Amino acid sequence: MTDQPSTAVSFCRPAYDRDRLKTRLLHIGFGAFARAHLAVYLDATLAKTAGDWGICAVRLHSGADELAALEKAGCLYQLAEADDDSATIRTIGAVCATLHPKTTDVEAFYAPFVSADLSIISLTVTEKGYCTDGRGNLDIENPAIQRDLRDAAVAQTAVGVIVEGLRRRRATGVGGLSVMSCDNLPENGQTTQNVICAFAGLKDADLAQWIAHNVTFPSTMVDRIVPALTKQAEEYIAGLAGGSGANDIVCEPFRQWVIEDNFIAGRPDFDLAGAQFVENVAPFEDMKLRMLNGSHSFLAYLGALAGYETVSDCMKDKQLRGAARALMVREQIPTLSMPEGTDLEAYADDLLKRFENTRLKHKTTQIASDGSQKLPQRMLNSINHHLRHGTPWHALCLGVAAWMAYARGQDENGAALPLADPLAQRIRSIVADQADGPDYVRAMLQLDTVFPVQLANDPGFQQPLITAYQRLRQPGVHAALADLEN
Ligand code: CS2
Repeated sequence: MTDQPSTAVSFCRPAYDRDRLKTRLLHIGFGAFARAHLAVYLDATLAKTAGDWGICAVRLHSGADELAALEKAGCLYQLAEADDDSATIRTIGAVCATLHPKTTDVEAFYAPFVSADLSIISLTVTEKGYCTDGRGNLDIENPAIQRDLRDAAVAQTAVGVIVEGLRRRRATGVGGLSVMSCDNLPENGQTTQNVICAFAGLKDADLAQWIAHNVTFPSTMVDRIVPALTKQAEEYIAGLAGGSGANDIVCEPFRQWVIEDNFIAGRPDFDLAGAQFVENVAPFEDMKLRMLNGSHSFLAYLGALAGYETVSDCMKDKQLRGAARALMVREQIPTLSMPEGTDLEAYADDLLKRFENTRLKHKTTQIASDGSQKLPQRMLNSINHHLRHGTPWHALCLGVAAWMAYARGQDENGAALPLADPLAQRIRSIVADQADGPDYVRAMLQLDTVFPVQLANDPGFQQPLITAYQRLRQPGVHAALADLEN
């Protein structure tokens, strides 16, 4: 048992009739986040209503082994909702089937898509999974999209798979459904609609028309901190629960879900499990993307450069913690328009408390991944706001500079930093070609899927960024953070 004796542990198992579950919700990208978010909301809903809403858990690339293990375990797995004082071990029962293209043939793979039971296709495929051009539209130059356009039957992108599924569904006449994104993108419903409709339009104009009339794309704001499972976390669950399985996961106790109520073929009563159905998700998305994800990325780049391994390590550094708070309170809050009564400063302080959770072992390098996909909605949109209004954006500036410094691949002590990003190849060649300094910053600004041309060429953006970048490189992270305090 690796747990501290002071942890209060409770257990929770599904008491509803799992034999009634059918695939009514098919989830593409059933990784750590979906296991700890969507499936938990459905599990908690089923605990209140019973019913037949089950999830078919789908992975498209990696994950075949995890899904096989899930099947073997009767589609049950354990979730530890943990902080430094307590843990709840939940056995989640909402999954009723699994599907992976590697372990099934094409016809069997698409069978659930054409079933009348299916009402929702949901997805967590990360920002890059939508194959956009950085402006929310389909990137038709993307090699994976090109390949799927050529051979739809063996589509490999989520976009290609969903369009092929919808094509088959239309042919059987069972009616439409809803496609619900659960990824951290602004207007994720609209983006999903854009890429699906554009892809379908390139294949078959009639299909695109059918989708326009028979498929809805609700937007959602999802929130729960669910780090990739580490060896330590695995031992932690095993210690508390007396064993662990391939799909077990540790996450924080907090969860939030705001959903646009726009479902054409029915939906579970997720509100009974604490979700909020609203007409317009956009303000909640912006709040979460800029406050939580924005400060996460800020901490990830600056923290990793300073040699911190996890977000909770960053929180122990008073300067870094203070800078993350300043980023949220002084520079993100002024960009937001929230429904009356929302206390954004309290939200910022709650976030800092959530980041302190030492159980999560949330690696700075994990959050640092895919920066080219994350920066626009987490920092650049806010910078644009400040440039328009003539208001200060020093911390945001440092955050963007820190992304550029991180991309050079070494922390302040000379230790290697991993670069995982769809633009990694281009970034590596910029790093190789440009000496560290202003020319490097200018060359990075030419990544036009990240920086819109107008912003990149704005001297009011470029110059402060170069100055912040140089302070960050010399004397370093803490001196640059100290500048923010003045
Ligand atoms: C994180 C998110 O990895 C990241 O980029 O910022 O996964 C974050 O933990 C979640 O959005 C929290 O809801």
